[in-house]
Amino acid sequence: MKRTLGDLAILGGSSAFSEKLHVGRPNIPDKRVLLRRIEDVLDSKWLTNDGPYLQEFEKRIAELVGVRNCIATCNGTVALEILARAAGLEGEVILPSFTFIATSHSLQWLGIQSVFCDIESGTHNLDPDQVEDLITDRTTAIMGVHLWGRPCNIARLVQIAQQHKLQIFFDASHAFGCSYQGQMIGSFGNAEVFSFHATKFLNTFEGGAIVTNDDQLADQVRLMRSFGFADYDSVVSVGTNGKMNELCAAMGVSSLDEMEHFIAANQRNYERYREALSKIPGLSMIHYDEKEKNNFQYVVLEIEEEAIGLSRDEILSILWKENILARRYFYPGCHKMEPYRSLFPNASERLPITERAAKQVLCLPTGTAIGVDDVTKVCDVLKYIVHNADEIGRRLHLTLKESESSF
Ligand code: T4K
Repeated sequence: MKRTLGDLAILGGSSAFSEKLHVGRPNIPDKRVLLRRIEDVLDSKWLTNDGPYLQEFEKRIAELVGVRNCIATCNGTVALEILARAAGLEGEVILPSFTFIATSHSLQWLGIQSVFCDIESGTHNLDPDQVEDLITDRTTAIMGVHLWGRPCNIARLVQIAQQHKLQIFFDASHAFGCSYQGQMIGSFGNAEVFSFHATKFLNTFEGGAIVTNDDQLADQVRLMRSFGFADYDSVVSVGTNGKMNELCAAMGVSSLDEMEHFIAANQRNYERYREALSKIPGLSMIHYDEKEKNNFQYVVLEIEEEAIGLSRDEILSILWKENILARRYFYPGCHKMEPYRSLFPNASERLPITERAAKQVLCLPTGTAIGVDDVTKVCDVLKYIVHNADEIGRRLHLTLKESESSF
């Protein structure tokens, strides 16, 4: 059936989807297997504190990534905080502003100053040239973020860190299961951090992990994750409670069993989106390097307002009315959120690519909850919006004016 302007929900029609389509609907492993494991936990009466599921989860992650140490935590944010503390970070740390706020907050929480660096437009990852320019005698580390699961320019960043005698860490919250030059993410720098939050392609309800080949750092992280306890009565360090409990670890182990299936669903959706949206002027989709391992968990569009005639935010509003709950991660950039906005009011000046990405990025629904037919329908709606942008824009502005004048 041919769609007309009046069919758009924002112009009075009914929504393309009767139920909301989310970005980040959790991937759920086989419920019977998970419930059996939960029963195990309850029967064993070992609910947390280095239980058997936690040990299995950590062992499997370390093997998969190819590192000697994996320390699982209650979430990715606490993992970042513990890591920064265990590594003795202080002064300034260079990181991107175009990331989830937790990357920066985990440092600020410890009184470490975030120095926001711009990203490269093609990759949305740290621009190594600017990193070099931002190093001062207060800099203690570089914190790269493998945004959308696509690796930073690790070789260059590691070289810069070595040259300036800095530590280097990666927030790999998006990049579990991905590789860089054939080597698994998680094995680079001094240490890397994963998030296993419900919205990540592999989840433990809430959870995170620190992975590293530095045994001394790993020992310190392990101590700090559990109040600094070295033994029953012996506290040898300051610490916090960053432990992952057994229910989360059981979810993690069950999810690892099905990891390939989750990735396959993401890849199928990604390829369908790519095929359907590849030739639309003004819309470009970020690509994953086919030579590497990818988890394909984010489908990310960049919307060029000048080419389309509608802004990313106008398109977002139209999609939401259709029950397509696309997201504008990581708008507006950490530097425009508190406390950083007040602390660094001039940060925008050196972050033009960040600001452009924050205006253009739109993430679309994917994961095992989204079928190929859903993807096709989302693409049809998007194509209709782009092809009729001028007329939709006129009608939207008219509707807006009418509603303003009725007040
Ligand atoms: N570093 C980076 C680069 C990160 O991206 C993150 C987290 C971290 C560090 C910190 O890691 P954690 O401490 O979170 O482990 C999400 C997540 O809360 C957050 O983990 C994630 N990054 C960030 C990118 O996205 P939202 O704003 O998407 O959450 P929310 O509640 O809007 O959920 C998204 C959609 O998913 C909703 O429309 C509904 C659906 N949903 C959500 C949950 C939680 C469900 O269907 N079921 C659920 O249980 O933040």
